[in-house]
Amino acid sequence: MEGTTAETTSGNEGQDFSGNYIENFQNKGVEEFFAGKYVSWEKKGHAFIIHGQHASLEITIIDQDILKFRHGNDGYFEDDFSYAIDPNYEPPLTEYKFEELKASFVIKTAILRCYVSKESLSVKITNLDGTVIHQDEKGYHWQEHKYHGGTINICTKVLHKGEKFYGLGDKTGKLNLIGTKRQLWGTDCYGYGNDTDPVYKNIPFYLGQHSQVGYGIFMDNTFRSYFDFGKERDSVSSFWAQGGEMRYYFIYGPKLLDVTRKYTQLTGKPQLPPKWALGYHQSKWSYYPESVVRKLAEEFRSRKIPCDVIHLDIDYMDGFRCFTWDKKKFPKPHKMIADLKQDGFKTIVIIDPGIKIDKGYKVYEQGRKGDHFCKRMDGALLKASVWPGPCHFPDFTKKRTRKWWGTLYEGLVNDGVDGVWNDMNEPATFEDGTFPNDVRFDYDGHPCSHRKAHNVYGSLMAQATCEGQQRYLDNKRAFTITRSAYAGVQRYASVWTGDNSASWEQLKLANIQCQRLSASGVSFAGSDVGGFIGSPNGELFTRWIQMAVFHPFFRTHSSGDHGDKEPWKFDQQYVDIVRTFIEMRYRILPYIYTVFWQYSTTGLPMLRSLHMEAHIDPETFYREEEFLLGEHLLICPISEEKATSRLMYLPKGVWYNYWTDQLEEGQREIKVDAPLNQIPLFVRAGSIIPEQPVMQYVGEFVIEELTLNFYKPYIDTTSEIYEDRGDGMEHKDGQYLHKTYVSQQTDDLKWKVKQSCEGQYATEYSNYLGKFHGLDGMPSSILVDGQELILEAESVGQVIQVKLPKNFNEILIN
Ligand code: MIG
Repeated sequence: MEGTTAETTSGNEGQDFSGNYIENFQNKGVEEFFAGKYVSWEKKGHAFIIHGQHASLEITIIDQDILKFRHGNDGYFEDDFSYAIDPNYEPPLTEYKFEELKASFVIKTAILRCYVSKESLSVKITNLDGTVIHQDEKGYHWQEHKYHGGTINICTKVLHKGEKFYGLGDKTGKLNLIGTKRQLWGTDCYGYGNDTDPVYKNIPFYLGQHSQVGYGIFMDNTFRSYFDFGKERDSVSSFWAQGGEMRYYFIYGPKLLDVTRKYTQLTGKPQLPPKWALGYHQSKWSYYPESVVRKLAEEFRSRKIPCDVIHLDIDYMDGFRCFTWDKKKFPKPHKMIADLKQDGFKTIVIIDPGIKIDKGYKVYEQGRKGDHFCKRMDGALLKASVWPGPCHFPDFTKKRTRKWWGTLYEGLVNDGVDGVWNDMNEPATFEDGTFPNDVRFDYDGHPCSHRKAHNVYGSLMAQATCEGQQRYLDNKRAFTITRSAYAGVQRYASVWTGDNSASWEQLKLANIQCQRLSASGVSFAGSDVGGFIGSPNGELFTRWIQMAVFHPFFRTHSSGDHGDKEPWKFDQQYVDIVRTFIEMRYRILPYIYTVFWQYSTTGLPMLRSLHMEAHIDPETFYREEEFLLGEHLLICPISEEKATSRLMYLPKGVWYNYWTDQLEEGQREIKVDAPLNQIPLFVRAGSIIPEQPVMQYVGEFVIEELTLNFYKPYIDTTSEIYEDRGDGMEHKDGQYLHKTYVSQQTDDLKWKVKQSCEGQYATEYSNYLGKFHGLDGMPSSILVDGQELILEAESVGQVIQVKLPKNFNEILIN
């Protein structure tokens, strides 16, 4: 075979098969092999296969703006099996053309042109304007590693001037990944910092933007993988994995927001969670015994700090045996959970993958009998230690084993447990960090080693957990949290960012990680509020709570070794502010629930970094703190000690300061007041933000009136509200309400709001309280479907309030 030898530089030639990894590939003196010249082509379904002398390239047209690439060395393609792609994803029927040009082939869709050179099979993708979006540099090539025992397949791409890179899951460091190399190999990284890499999750999807166009690359490969964004060579971005064929998807935006949306459709949208899961969660390692848990619940209620969920960490178990209770600490779990439920608390318990090797322990015995545990290459059972001591570990890549794992939840669900928290599923072990590489997996009928299964282990555990709960929950909705994950995890679980620490730097990092996860299809994410390790002072805790109110998963958690982190453990001035902000979470819950519904139906991310919102405004490219929750709320956390104001950037548009109703023109940086009891928060002009009364937990009482905050528009602005029972499955049979509002300024400068409604759910409230923001005093008329309501309106501060019928079609304000 013909090969090209790259320049030799000193370097790492690679190491053994047993797990040590090969870090650097580009220009490291390793021989590189290329596809060679074009030989022939064929069509298969919606794919074109172009055969080169030494490798073949298969390009599948998934959609007008999504192309899938596979490279098969020596014309050999592996079984095209994926855990990431949503089995329910149906590629839309698209029109395309395949043409032969002089020096290349071109695939044309309504949006893209993809050229494949006959000389080298290298690829170039443009849009219809001819803007090159994505182009091979050296192009696809591979290396054979004699020590490693395998082939490493690599893509190198031209890095455009000023190109920016985002996404890639829960990575640390700056939001823009430019100039860094990242590794995906899920790792239990206790106390991680800004430079730690890899971390817990493995989401091989990134977004790139240059020349005002955005695109995404999803390398669907579960081996240890690498992404280099101009670190080794500043004119090149590249990605490769330690095994598996090169398979990746190219997704065109041009808006980054749409790249994430399309990626999420491909890898799956989540189900709606139970509404309470969007409330406030309190956790600690660990709350026990029962009396402590009961006391905790009482404290929340007597101090009137809203809370929906209490988490039980590993100490609730009997000697860390999964699916058991320590009956000394929790003599009557069923009764305790039922009593908590009476008081509005849901209980979540942790479950780890390690099953204690212990004769007579039911789960161990079943696992042995059912052949569910992972084995070493030569047939012995894998043994490794975690909390319970020496353990075996289920092979979650085996369908039968996932099913068995699901059945184990029957007991917990019958005990009343409402949700499950999966930890240690990188998988983590005490001896070597993770499993040895020779461990075998079923991989749903594609037997493989740990090298291939590692990065997907956590996701499959979460899937088994979620499906198991659902089986026993009847008509209720399952809720799962996982620490490790592969692409597509959002179909089954929410995530948290693991063992962070109590510092201002980490508050910032938590915000970046949550935005990044959102961009990577995983919106249902949160951090351990206040930091898992260490003790935040009252100010840091307060600022973290203020930020986390706007993150989709909202949980305080703490290692327990470093002081207490219940809201009332801080000085009274902080307790009062923290309470107000947790209350705020509950007030805006109808908005957050709607944003979740939008995510779950369209794939649009819940958190949107500023550069996603305003992707062509260069001012937003390096901003990493400001973010939007949904389309209409803009937040900028306070991440500096003793700050009482901060600078932030308002993207294009007109914005209302939430606290003062002051109007601000966007596309400029402003200084915002931020005394300890305020977080910079802006509302998009024209939006309609629903608010419910403060409650101590979701469903505490019947809501009689829903507040609608109308912010005066400058351009036509659409808002939505989605409602259903908040749990159960009836929404799938039409028991929901989806309201759409269009707010506009009419030609004669009146303000008109139209409401339309779809669905059959009967809301509990009987009317709205309309609050009109941005009016200059009392208007002369408020006509609701022709009826004049001005006499009933009152002004409260600068806001004009009036009761509105819930079924109005049109409001006209003059
Ligand atoms: O080895 O279950 O990230 O949230 O409290 C530590 C105990 C295991 C790590 C998790 C953390 C949890 C802790 N776990």
